[in-house]
Amino acid sequence: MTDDRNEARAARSRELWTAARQLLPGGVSSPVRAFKAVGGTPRFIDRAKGPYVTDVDGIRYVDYVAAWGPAILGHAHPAVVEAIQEQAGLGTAYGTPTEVELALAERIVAAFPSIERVRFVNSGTEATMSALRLARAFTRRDKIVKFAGCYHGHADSLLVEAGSGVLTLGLPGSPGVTAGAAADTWVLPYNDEAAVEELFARHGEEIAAVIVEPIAGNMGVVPASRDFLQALRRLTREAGALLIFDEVITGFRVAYGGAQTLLGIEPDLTCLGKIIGGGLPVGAYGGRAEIMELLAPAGPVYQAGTLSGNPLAMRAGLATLEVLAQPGVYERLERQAARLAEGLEAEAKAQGIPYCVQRVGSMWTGFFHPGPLRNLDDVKASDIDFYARYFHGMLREGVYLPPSAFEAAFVSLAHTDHEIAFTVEAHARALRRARQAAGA
Ligand code: HOZ
Repeated sequence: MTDDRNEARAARSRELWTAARQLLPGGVSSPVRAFKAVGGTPRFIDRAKGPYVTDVDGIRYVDYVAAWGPAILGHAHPAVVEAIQEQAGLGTAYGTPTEVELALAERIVAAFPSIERVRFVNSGTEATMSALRLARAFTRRDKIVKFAGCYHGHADSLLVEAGSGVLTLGLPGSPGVTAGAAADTWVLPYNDEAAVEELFARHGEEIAAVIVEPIAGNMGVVPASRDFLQALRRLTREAGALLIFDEVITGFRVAYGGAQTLLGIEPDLTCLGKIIGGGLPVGAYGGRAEIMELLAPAGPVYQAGTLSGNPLAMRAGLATLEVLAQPGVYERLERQAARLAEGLEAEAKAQGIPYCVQRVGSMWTGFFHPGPLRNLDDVKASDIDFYARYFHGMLREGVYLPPSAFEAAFVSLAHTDHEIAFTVEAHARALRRARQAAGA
């Protein structure tokens, strides 16, 4: 599965990987980095600039992981670096309200018509778990509905048929999650309106919230159909349940105002993360004032955090959104990503390899399967062994893709025509090598 030449070049990464496994569980601070699904040695990155990351062996890669989403401007964008440096000199956290958190909140409220109030937290997981608590308090109901293959972070009630690392590692759920926590979560197939209709017909009055990625990114990119999202909006409204959009990946990624603006569907609550922190740890959730004002200290629903809204992350996020608000940014992301997707698909077709790129704006996944893929079962039917060989072929060529067939990849503003052409050429060679290794 791995490539010997590649492994030989990664001498320092291999040394560090041996040490890491003695210090960190599985050698990592988050499972999806560990190359478990593709084999071989994770690359230890020590520098990144623009569309490139460089590892400790000095090998440079065109990067499509983008820190799993935040690096939409490319790495170490001068405006973000300057903001962080300036703020670092003024102190990184005060545990007080700050003016900069208001500035970021104002930008978010202006970008998302469904958000009147926003609460900053430190990760997407905190955002989703807190939004669910709030939804339960608001509706005075317990049950939540999620969709197989969506992720929503690692809070107990959401680690049921989850995507991302849970899917990559083939875990049915997680030990340590109580039967009670799992029992309050109903899981349905993504993009299946009939299943949702049926559940609401029988149990609508018990449901506090439906949480969904409006464009799934955690099983690879799988867009929801408009009909599906409209059905969720209608059914939740009729039943007095809340609709929560997990826009941790899609927020400020597929459009400035996220998937909800692109699709014209307003949820009750929205969860954000990644891009709004400009590469520093951040999450946020927001929605209508009547719901959000239930949060302490305005209301009784408790949720807190020492570093929540810290000025360092707020400044980095604000600098990022200021760049994203400039004219032509999303058009450029669309153009570059479309060029990439067309190139990748054309080459696979020329080589007779079943392959499709699923993409919305600059988030994309290349699946080794004919498209379209609409749900977790479709995604699981893609050829993950081929992906692993191909992944290592791309690594050898100098292209860093997600080390899992079930994750989104990202084009940044820093990806020029040069990197796109380089990637398509690398792809052609990596496909050939993967086919040869498969004996095709
Ligand atoms: N949502 C990201 C992966 N789909 C998170 C990255 C991580 O889990 O480390």
